[in-house]
Amino acid sequence: MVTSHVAKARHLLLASAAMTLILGASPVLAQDAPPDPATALEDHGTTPQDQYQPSLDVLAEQDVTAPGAPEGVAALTDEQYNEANKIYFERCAGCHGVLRNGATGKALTPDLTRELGFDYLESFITYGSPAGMPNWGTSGELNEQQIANMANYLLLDPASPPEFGMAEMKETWEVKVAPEDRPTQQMNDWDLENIFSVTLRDAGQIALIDGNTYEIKRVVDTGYAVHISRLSASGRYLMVIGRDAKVDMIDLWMEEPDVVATIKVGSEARSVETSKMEGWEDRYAIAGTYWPPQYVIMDGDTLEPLKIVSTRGMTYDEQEYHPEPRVAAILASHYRPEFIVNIKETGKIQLVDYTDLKNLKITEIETERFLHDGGLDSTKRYFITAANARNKLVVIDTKEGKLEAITDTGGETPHPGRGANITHPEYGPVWATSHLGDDSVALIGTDPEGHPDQAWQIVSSFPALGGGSLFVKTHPESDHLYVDATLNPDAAISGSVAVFKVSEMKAGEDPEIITLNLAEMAGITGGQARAVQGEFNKEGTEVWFSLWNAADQESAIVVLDDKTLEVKHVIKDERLITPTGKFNVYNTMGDVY
Ligand code: DHE
Repeated sequence: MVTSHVAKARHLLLASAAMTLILGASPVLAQDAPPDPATALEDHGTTPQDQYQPSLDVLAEQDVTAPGAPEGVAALTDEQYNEANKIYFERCAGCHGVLRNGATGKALTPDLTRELGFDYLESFITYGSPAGMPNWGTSGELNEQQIANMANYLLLDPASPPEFGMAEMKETWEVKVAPEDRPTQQMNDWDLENIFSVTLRDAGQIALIDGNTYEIKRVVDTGYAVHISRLSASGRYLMVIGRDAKVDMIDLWMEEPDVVATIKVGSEARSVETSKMEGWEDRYAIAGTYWPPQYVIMDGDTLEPLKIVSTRGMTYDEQEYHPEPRVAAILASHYRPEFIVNIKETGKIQLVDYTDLKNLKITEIETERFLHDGGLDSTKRYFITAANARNKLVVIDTKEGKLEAITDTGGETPHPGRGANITHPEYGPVWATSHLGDDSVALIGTDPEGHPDQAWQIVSSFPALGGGSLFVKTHPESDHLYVDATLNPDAAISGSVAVFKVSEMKAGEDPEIITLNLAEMAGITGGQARAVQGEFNKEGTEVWFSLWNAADQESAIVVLDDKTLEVKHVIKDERLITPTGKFNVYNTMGDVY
C-alpha cells in the first residue's frame, strides 16, 4: 500500500546506491576514486544531511600535544596540530569518529592515510567526493594553508581525548540545594504544566515561558550549546543537557525555579531522560554521551552518579569492535522499569533495567546502525526510532522487550524527533517521520491489533515542503500534522512549515499542503530565520514554532492557533537568542506527541 511518491523516492535511492557502488564508497578511503575537480562542486555541494553532522565543539577546544612524526611525514608544531585538531573535531569527527576509526564516514587512521599520501589527502579535502565528503576547499570553507595542515594532521597519530569515569564525574558534581532544603510544595503561582522550557542554543541558557501569558518567567544558565530538556515523571524537575555534557536539574517548585544539582558526565553529550515507570517516578536520571561512549545512571534527586556503562563493543552485523559507539536518543519505558538506549554506531538498542543497579540487567537488541532519534506510538508501548543513515525505522516492543520490526522508510535520512501520532482515516493509528535528505513524510502503521495488515508498514508517503526537515508534530487534540524544513537552503522554505489536515487524508493520494511562511508572518526580515520544532501547549490548542536566526539577528517564537492556523502571538525579546527546541512540561513528562 505504498503511494507513487514512495516508489519515486525508492528509485532515487536505488540510483544513489548504484552511484555509490560504482564509485566504490566503502569504509576505507583507499577504495574511493580520486576526485575529479571538474565535477566536484556540481556533484557534491553540501546537502542538508551533510550539514547536520555532529560538531564536537567541546572536544575541539581541548589543548593537545602534537604526536611525533614517523619517517617521511612532516612534523607539526603543537600550535599547528591544535589548529588542525580543532577543525577535525568541529567538522570531521561527526562522520569519521573521534579516534578516526570511521562512522558514517570512512576510517582515517594513519595506516590508511599514509598509504594514500599527502597529495591525495590534500586534493580529497579540497574537492570532496560524491560519496558524501564535502568540498572543503572549493566551497571556500577552508583555505589552502588549513587544508595542507589537515592533510599533514591526518598522517599523524590521532589525538585521544580523555576518558570520564566516576572520579571525574564526582569532581564536577554539585548539589546546590540539598533535597531536605527544597520546598515540600510548589512555592510559586506558575501554571507549571503549561510552562515551556526553550533552548537558547548559543547563549547556553534555557528560557522558562508561561504557556498562558507568553511571558518569559525566567532565564537559567545551563551547559554550552544547550541541546534538550526533559521532565521528571512528576513534572517537578526539569533536566537540561548541554553539548558539553553538563546536566542541570532545575526545581520548578522553588519560588524562583533554579538549578538545584549539576554534573558533567563527559565531554560531548546529546541526551538525558528520567525514570517513568509507575513506582519509580523521579527515582533516576540517565544521560548518554558521544564522548566518552557511555551512559550514566544518576540519582533522581541529586544527580549523584551511580552507575556508568560503557557502550564500546561489537557492531551488531559484522561483529567487529567499535571503539566509540555514541549514545543517541534515550527514552524511559512506561511498561517496564527500563531505559531504552540507542547506541548509534553498533546498531544496538539496550533496555536497561534500573531496579537493581548492582546486578544490572541489560537486554541488548540487534537492530540497525546509525540509530538517532525517535519516540513512542500513541499507546506508548512501541518505540519507533530512525537508523537515519540507513533510511530505516526500527520498532521495539517495550512491553515484551524485543525487536518488533525494521522497515525502510522509502525516503532519505529519516529524522522524526519524537515523531507524530495521528489517526489516519483509512489506516488507523500511524506514526509520522519526515526526512533530511528529501521532501517526503512517511507514515508507518502502529496498530498491530486493529490494523494488522498495515502494522509496521509504510502505508503512505507524500511530499512536504522540501529536504532539510528535522521535526514533525501533532497533538491528540489536533487535526493537523506539522512538518518543518529547517535546514532547507532556500530561505522561503526554511522559514515555513507545511500543515496537513489529518481527517482529510486518503489512501493513495498526496494530501494537500498548507504552507505557512512563519518568518514572514512573524515579521522577521533580517538573516535567515529557520522555523524549527513545533511544540503544543498542554491543551493541544496552540502550536509554537521557533524562528531560529543567527545569534546577532532577531529570532522569535510564533504561536499559532491550531484550529485557524492564524498567528495568536509572536514572542520577541532580546533574551531570545537562537531559540530552538521547546519542551512543554505536560507533553514532555507524559510523552504526548
Ligand atoms: Fe539534536 C534531539 C543529536 C543537532 C535540536 N538530537 C536529539 C537527539 C539526538 C540529537 C541524539 C535525541 C535525544 C533524545 O531524545 O534523547 N542533534 C544531535 C546531533 O548529533 C546533531 C545532528 C549535531 C550536533 O552536533 O549536535 C544535532 N539538534 C541539533 C541542532 O542543530 C538542533 C536543530 C538545534 C539545537 O538546539 O541544537 C537540534 N535535537 C534538537 C531538539 C531535539 C533533539 C529540539 C529534541 C526533539 C524533541 O521533540 O524531543
